[in-house]
Parts: sequence; C-alpha cells; structure tokens
Amino acid sequence: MPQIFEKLFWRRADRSVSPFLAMLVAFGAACGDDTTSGGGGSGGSPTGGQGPAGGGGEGGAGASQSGGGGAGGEGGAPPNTTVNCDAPEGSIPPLTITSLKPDSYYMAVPIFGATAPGDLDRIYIGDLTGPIHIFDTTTETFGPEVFVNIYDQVLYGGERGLLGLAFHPDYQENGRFFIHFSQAGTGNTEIAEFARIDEDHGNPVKVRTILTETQPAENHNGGSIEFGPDGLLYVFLGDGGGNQAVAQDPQSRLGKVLRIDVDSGDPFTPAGGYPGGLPEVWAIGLRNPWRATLDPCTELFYIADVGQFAYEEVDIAKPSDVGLNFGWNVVEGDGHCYDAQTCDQTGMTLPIHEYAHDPALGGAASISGGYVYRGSRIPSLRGRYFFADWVTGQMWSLRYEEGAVVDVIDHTAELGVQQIAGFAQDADGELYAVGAQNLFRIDVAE
Ligand SMILES: [Ca+2]
Repeated sequence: MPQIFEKLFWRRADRSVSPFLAMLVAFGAACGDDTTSGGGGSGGSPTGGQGPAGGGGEGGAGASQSGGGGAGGEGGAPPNTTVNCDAPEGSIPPLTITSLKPDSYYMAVPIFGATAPGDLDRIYIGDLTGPIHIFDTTTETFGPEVFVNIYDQVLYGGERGLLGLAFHPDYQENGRFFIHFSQAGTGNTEIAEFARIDEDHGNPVKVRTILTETQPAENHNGGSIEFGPDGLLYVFLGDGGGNQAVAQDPQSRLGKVLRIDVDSGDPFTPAGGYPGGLPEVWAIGLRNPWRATLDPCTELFYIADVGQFAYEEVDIAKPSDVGLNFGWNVVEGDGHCYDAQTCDQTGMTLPIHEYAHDPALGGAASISGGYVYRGSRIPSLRGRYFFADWVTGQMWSLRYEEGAVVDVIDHTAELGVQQIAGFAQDADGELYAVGAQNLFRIDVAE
C-alpha cells in the first residue's frame, strides 16, 4: 500500500538522506538566494488550516468568541477551536522561546504549522520537502509517524516544495484536506485535494487536482492556503519571479489572492470578484505572500508579503473586501515607488506595517508572517500579531485596532531565532514558531 511504502521510505530517508537535506538547508541559508526573494532555503510558515471561527459550528460551539472554548460542546459536536478572544489582560512578562523537538525526531525543512477544525490537540507541521508531521500539544510529542508524505509529488529546493496546507471546515466529518506544492518535474504550482485514511494518516495519493499554474521562475511562489469564515478557500500566490508587473494584471493568477469554492464545481467554483479579473481573482498586487493567516476572532486575514530590495510588509483584509490592490509592483511597502514612472497609487491598499531592510544586518530580509495570539497562557499577548524575519532572526509583534497599528514590540532579544520560516497556532490559540529544523513555543520566561 502506498501509505506503508511512504512510511517506510520516510523512516529510511530519515537516516540516509537527512544529512544531504540538512546540507541543502544550510546551503540555502548561506547563499540566502537573492535578497529579493523569499529568503533562500526556507522562508515559510504556518498556513494554519486553522478552522476559521468554528467553521460550520453552530452556536457556541465554534467559537472563539467566548473563549470558554470547550464550553460550546454541550451535547453537540466538539468545538472546532478553543481560541480565547477575550481582551488582553495585564502587562507582558519576560518571554522565552522553548525548543520542542527532541533529537530523536527529524524534520528536514519545517516551515509552518496548521490545525484541523475539531482536532484540538494537534499541530500539523508542513515540511518543504514533502512530509506533514504531527505534534501533539498535550503530550508535547512528535509522530510517531508522519501524517502524510508527498515527497514524490513535490519539487523541493530554494523556495519550492510543500508550501501550504488547509483542512476543510468539516474535516472531522469528511476528512478532506488540501495541499499547495511545487509539482515534481515542472516546479509549477499545484493545489490538490487529499483524503484522510484514519486519524493519524492522510493518503498521499491525491483525490484530485484543484488547480495548477505555470511558474516562470523558481521563486516567489507564495505559500499559504486558508479557509475563510465563509467556507471558501483563499490561495495566496506570488508574482512568480518573472515579470513582476504581472501582479497588477487581474487576468493572471500570479501575485494574487484567489478565492474558490471547493464544495461545488469541477474542480471548483470561482468566487473571486476582482473587477475585470479572472473569476477566481479576489485581490491583486502581491509580490510573495509566503505566509498569510486568519485571525479567528476578528476574521481578518494578516498577509505577510515578502519585499524586494527595501521593505517587508504586513497587509490586512477581511473576506468582504473584494477587489483590493496591495500595490506591488508599482509600490513596495508603504507606498515607496518601485516603478517610479508609473507610481500612481490610486485605489491601492497599503500595508498596516512595514519594516526597512537594515544595512547593518546585511540588507537582506524576508518576512515570515505569523498569527494573532489568541491563547490563555499569556493573557497580555492576546490580540498581538507575531511575525519574524527569516534572514535576520528578528521577531516582533503588533496590535492592530480600529484600523491602525497601535504598538509594535521588538521581541528579538527574547525570542529571536535564525531561520524562522513561519509560525503555528494550536487550537487553544497558543503560538509557536517553525523553522531551523525545529518547532518552538512562545512561553513566559521562568
Ligand atoms: Ca504592497
């Protein structure tokens, strides 16, 4: 059976191939790729299949809003998530970052974590090379086996590989999940649907291809795929690394957010709505939205768009915002003209936050977007969006309220780690950083 083969292969690969993979990772880091792209070998992060605010969960169940979380369960199905949407409390204590991976468990290039709606004790960690690992947040253990491994369908290297994962809002009932990856052989973009075999295993043989897109270059493929609170799948694609101006062309899928309905149509029903665009185009003007996530409490998407030579940025959008233009490649970051001859910013939606590349840090940078903290262990962090820089090892958080960023905290001294590709958020809303062949949790310093 394919599943058994896959398990055997991975275990074997674990021993024999891992030094080679590790070398590739190290190579990617050292070369840093071009500073313009998504940070060499790994950039990346948690796509959070994150059950949007309880998905279909009726009544209290789904949600988030009360924080009481589990509460909703009376009699009905368990809640899809137990995040805590309460207001922050108290002042922020000294923080630390805790390494969770034992030496005995191997991950080649982990880049993000996702959760499955209704699965309250697990983070599914996406690895650029093809496997999806399981971390149990209750026992704090990995494995013992990978959930699924599609290494033989993936072209891995640089910014290519397994890039995104999203579990269907009704995953507990239907076992459907979706993976975004670079196709073996071509490196082209593919979004495919897969099916659960049992609680611990997905079938590596795909059910069907949802969409494919030709990639002109090896970089700027984007990454995250996320279900919105509307049950639609949002697909975040980069400009492809070729002609960057394509990000402004609504007739191309590159440099876009696509929105599709995977519950109807064959293979999907477009639900984009961008004026004059392909029917699946929902927003335009992105360079490389490597990680984008949904805050289940405010139902806002936080889109971290990797910049070119000078600025990294965080963009915001809510599902009802049809037709946004995030500016690339006319502008980079917060309105800095990139193509000065045509720097008309009319109608553009500029980022809520940017940071400049720091010459003192070598000038290279690549933002790794995270999540809004919605946990209970550190109440003072609630509502803060965390993000990091893959190249420089910096980490920050910010609070976005009533249309503006109210404060930004530089956590680098406490939480900074080199090569954080992305983040993860468990069902309780707690936050983890993913990268450097490890999984880290953000904790209160003892
Ligand atoms: Ca922009």
